[in-house]
Amino acid sequence: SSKDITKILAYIKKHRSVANMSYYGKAKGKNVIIFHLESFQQFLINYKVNGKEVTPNINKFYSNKNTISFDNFFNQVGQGKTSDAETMLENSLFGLPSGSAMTTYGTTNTFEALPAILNQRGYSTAAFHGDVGSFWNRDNTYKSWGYQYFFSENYYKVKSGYSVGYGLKDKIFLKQSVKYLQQLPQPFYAKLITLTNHYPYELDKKNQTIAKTKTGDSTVDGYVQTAHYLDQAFGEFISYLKKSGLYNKTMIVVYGDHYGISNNHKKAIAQLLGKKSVSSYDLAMFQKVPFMIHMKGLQGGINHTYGGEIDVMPTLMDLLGIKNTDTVQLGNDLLSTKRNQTVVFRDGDFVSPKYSKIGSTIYDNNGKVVTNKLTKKQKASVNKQEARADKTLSMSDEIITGDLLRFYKPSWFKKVNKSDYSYKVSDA
Ligand code: GP9
Ligand code: MN
Repeated sequence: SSKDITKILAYIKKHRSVANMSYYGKAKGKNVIIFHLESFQQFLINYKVNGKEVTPNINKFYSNKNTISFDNFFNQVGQGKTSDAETMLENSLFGLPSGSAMTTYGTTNTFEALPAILNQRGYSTAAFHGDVGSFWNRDNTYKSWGYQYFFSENYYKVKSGYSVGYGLKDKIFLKQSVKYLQQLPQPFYAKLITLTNHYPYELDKKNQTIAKTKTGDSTVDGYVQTAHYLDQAFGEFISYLKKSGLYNKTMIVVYGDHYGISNNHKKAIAQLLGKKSVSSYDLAMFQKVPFMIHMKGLQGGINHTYGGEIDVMPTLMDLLGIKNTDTVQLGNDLLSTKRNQTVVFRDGDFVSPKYSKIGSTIYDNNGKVVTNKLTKKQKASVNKQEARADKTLSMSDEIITGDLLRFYKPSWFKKVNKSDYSYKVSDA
């Protein structure tokens, strides 16, 4: 009911972090590109196979002087995988405990998503993806989120050899996306979702240009090859942006959606990381994914704050100079100097700079088990983090399953009208 959202709003208000004024509004009026790196984990950054960098282009972008790169940024997805990542990034709400929020609620629920907010401020908004539009119910959900355009597989020229796995190969997808991107009235907000670096990491011979790893685990060893291909596609895309002049007028946000190598492959993971074995703590750290923000003139560097996908929307809104002091968001601005750094996973576990809880075990930041070694005070603070994790997840579930946003919107936000949007090719 509307009472429930009032309570949630009060909680959010109390815990909201204050924007960092040295970044606030720095990207005002700039184009925004969200570049989704499929199944891309942080460990790939600067990773080498036989002395060769797996992702040289992304590495260069990572350490560019105008890129803010986060090295303690975690994926927080559940069963909804990519769709959970999208839900968090553009709504600052979690996916569901099981299933996918986009599939179950994307068509019917009220949302106050980032594309809608920007569309109402004069941005054109578009999503690009080389799979069928109905996957994860994107073709309906994106309307609820305020996407004017959704360029899915139908918009692309497809012929034999163009696709692998779920859809178009990244290089072909990105090359063909440019012509649509260039037609978008500026400023635009565009999201490009790549695909080739997806389990089972298949790739045609011609594009296998780096050696596989040699863990002996056949589901793992192809991962660096498709990651390398994705990196080349990323490099090509950055060149298109430079050539078109868009590069200097755009805030480019790059992120990995979730793990590529699941926890079922402990032995292979240990080998990839050069360890004898991996603990539950190591596996939690293995959930790090890249998050980078690049813009001409931006003071870049490696930022060590602990955060995750839930924090992206508030971060971007502050950079874009959009008031978000009265929005329903469960994350907080990663650039804020005073922020809670408890990163909540969908199963209620959490990691943070001092202590992490995985299952019923507490670890310190060296990965040592300290469950029974905490002082009273330390124990109390861990309990507080635990309560915060549970509260955040239950509020998110309440909002989504109760469709609570229909009872509340900031005064400056106009309710989205889904029938404003159509994604049929014939309407293009
Ligand atoms: C499908 C793609 C993959 O279109 O986004 O989704 P995932 O399996 O990673 O959730
Ligand atoms: Mn995915």
